[in-house]
Amino acid sequence: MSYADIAARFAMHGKPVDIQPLGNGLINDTFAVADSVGGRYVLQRINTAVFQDVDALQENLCKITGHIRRCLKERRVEDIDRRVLTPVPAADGEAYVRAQGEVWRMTRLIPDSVTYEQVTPQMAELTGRAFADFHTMLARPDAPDLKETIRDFHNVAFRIRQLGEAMSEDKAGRLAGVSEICNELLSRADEMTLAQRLEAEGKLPRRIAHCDTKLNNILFDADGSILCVIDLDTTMPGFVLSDFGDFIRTAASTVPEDEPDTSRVRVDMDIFRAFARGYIGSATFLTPLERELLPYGAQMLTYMQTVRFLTDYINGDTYYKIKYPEHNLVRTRNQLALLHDIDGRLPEMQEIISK
Ligand code: GN1
Ligand code: MG
Repeated sequence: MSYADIAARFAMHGKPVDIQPLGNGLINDTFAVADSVGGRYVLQRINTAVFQDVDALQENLCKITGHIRRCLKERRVEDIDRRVLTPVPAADGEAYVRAQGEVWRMTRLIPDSVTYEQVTPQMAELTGRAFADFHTMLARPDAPDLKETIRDFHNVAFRIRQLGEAMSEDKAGRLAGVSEICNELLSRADEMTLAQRLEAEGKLPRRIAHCDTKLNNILFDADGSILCVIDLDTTMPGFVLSDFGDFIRTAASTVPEDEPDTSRVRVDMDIFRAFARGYIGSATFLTPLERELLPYGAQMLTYMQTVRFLTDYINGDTYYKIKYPEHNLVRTRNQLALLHDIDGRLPEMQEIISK
């Protein structure tokens, strides 16, 4: 079955006439589809090894986008179709298409929208506001209940256990080469599972978090303003620290997460400052503790991503897409270097947050 055959099984207005790869996600495969009457769509092949419950995934997507749509209507926002994703059902009414053992789903493509891989302080501030607004809408009492699309997704303790399992199995015979990094990461396990402990003590609330707050999950308009937050697959109950931290990890780093030259990896404090200003200025729901822990969130997420890349490397690259054999190790070293830099800048970050 061709991509066009798959696309044709969705409720598009015309027939698919052009299909091109889109974006650079590490999990799903994404395509832009144009139809014969000028309609444009995003077609995605879901990685079902990662998202095992596709019904929950699509149910969450419909609930989240439906809720945001209602919020925007209340605010009398005019171009709502450009400010929230619109799922496109299959022609038979189902939320997705199953074909030859693969699962596909579609949303409308928002015309003239752009994503970026590199951020400016101005974009970071706007993005901070956009994620705060996203959190605010999903924290309303009438917000939908969402399922965990990946169980324990941002649970650091769980990620450390997975690393431990990978180490004891050493399936790919790679452990000997990385035992030093393993030891360093394991020695910080207590420090990095603080959020789970605070939650258990009733001190840290679980809210709805996006759990993949990369810059390229924000759609910008041609004039530089923000249209909407995309990639909602991991939006689920979690900590706002996760979302704050993941943006710093990805966007405030001076290089991409797979830059091999670790001497170039640093956190750009201008981006940190701008994002913090935008986020805290709009996230009026934050408790004092949540606010105080935002810099810790940057450490926690960078630590967790280091653990996840390393675990995948030890397991023989079964989770993340890789472009060359040592890709996951390069990512691990990069993230570890970023963590070290964040460690050193923690007091400065805390001072910025407290102002
Ligand atoms: C994955 O596919 P992408 O780039 O949207 C991953 C994130 C990681 C990220 C690493 C479901 O996101 O958690 O932070 O790669 N998504 C999943 O860059 O595991
Ligand atoms: Mg993504």
